[in-house]
Amino acid sequence: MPVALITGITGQDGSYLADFLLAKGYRVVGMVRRSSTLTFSRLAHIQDEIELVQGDLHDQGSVVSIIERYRPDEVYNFAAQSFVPMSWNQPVLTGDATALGVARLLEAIRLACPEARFYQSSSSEMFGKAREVPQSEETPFYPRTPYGVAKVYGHWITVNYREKHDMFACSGILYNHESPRRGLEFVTRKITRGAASIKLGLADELRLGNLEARRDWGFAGDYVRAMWLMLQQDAPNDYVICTGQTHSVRDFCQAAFDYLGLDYRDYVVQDQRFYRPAEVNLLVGDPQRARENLGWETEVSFEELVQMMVNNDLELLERKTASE
Ligand code: F7E
Repeated sequence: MPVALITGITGQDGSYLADFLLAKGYRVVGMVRRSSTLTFSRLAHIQDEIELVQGDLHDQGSVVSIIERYRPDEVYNFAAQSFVPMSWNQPVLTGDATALGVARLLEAIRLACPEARFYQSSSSEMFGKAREVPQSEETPFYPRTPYGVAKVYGHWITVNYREKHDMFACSGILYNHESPRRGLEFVTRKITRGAASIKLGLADELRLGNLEARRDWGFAGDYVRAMWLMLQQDAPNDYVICTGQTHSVRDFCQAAFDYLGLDYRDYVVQDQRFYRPAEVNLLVGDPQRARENLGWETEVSFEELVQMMVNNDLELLERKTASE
């Protein structure tokens, strides 16, 4: 039975990847930080099938002993401070976790189990003020936030360990990927939760920032498949993972409210509080390498994604109000 170690397993991608690897017959080990608040809701349905072990990317020793103990075949790194605006409030913490955390994990693998295959979650935020449209693996980076800067470090340290230490290390440059398990602070989930609340009479407006920002939004379940495929190849490489299509925040609002038979213009209020100091206006990727080398394609369309998320929020809110 192959062993996979997932850092950040309590997040959206960690939980989808755990589902995917369990179905493939892996032994799944998740590294979790001790926390005073419980954040295991995304893993409730598989809690008896996975193993959770306490460790922290801020603590090198804890990571080395986990790698020594489990000797994983594959390591997937999702641990990060991943909310972009927060990286302006806590740039040092973001750099410590999102940048140096990758180096600590790579060092632990090099020392304790160098044959393990490694996946790093890199981000389209590395392209920031994009040098070209669409972006590919060859597009130069121009990050515009402390988060993007930290991800650039994580990407390059992964490439350097591959080239210097001959490790099987891949960097997946992922564009925005969403799902019913997306955190409520990200714009897609904020919209689907807001629209469902309005539909059920639980709210009467939805306050958002810049409606003209455009993103390339895909389904997280499709994207974890690409990560696994990267680690099954003969040679490690870097891959842009995206749909190749963009929509604005406004388009997302329209699709979500339309689906509920509502006009978003009656409810969405633009609020300066949610604008960003340095906005990344247009990110759209070119997934050609992933298509050709990995045979990877998305299965869920933009409309299906929006509807899946709206349905889930309606159901959650209905259940919550019924139990109150
Ligand atoms: O913002 C605009 C906002 O927070 C998307 C992370 O997974 O993807 C994600 O980063 C856009 C931005 O995601 C609101 O200005 C408008 O232009 O959902 P988001 P993100 O910053 O693109 C990348 C690839 C990652 O790597 C990150 O970890 O939506 N926007 N109004 C808003 N955004 C938020 N959050 N809230 C608003 O009210």
